[in-house]
Amino acid sequence: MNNLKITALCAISGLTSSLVCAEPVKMLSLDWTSQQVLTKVLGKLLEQNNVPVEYVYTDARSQWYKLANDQGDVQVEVWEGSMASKYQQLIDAGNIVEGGTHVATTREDWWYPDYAEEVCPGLPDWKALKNCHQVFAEGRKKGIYYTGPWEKPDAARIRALDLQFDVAKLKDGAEINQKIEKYIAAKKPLLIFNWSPNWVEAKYKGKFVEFPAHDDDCEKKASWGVNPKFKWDCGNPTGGWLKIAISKSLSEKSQCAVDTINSFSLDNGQIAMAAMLVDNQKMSVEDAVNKWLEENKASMDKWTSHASCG
Ligand code: TMO
Repeated sequence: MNNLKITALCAISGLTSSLVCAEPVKMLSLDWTSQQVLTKVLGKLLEQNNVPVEYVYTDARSQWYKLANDQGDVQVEVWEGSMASKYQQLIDAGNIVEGGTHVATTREDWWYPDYAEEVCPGLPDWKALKNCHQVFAEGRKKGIYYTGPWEKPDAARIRALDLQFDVAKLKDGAEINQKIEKYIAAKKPLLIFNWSPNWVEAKYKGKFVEFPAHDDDCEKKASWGVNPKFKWDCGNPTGGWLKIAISKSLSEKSQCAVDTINSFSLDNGQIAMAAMLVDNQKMSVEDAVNKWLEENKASMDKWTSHASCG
């Protein structure tokens, strides 16, 4: 019986005559730093249990296709504010599987450094933006809201709330970070996509804009909210979830991997630390992974000791 199982999972390599077993678990590495660090942390935990891993570098948009089509097995940070609808679609269709929910609560939304309140009084209430888009216009007619490559219907929200803003899309988390550093150093007003847990809150004073509170119906029914003609007249969730997505085939590849992932539930401090080490302390991702693991030694057993990992 055991032998049968081994022939199914392993093959003799013609070149080296060695036994080649188990396909690697494909870890998706995306475009913001806490995700990149924690992907490699989890990869190291799996390797400690002799589960082979491979890193697949991709963007947030492509993660769904990869997870659903055997090109990716794990995405360690699925954020409610920017990813809930695609995630839920694929879960409902049975194309991906939930790998667990982190303890952390999250928020992703329009954010500004504190001093913007001096030139746009009334913030963080979103209605203040109706009267001061020029402050964020940088010489143009409309205000500029900077965002990242994570899908949000900002144009729809701007229309539904009747704001005079254009959306400028930046390439990744690194470009967002540069923008924040540069504008704050020059004390320039800035409205930009930000998230929590992240490194920014530890380094700079700032706030999220308070849009009308999020409601599922806001995304589905035009009649809901301050504008009866349009959907999206609300903000993102404020106590959002953070989940791990896994592929359907991962449990066949490695139950040990599934159990490790299920036990890898992180809190806000642990997510923020992953971002801080790279974005604030300017470590390489590799160094940050080692430092993070050292700081979280106490949880190592919980993450790596599973019957299936024998
Ligand atoms: C997906 N993100 C944490 C960058 O908002």
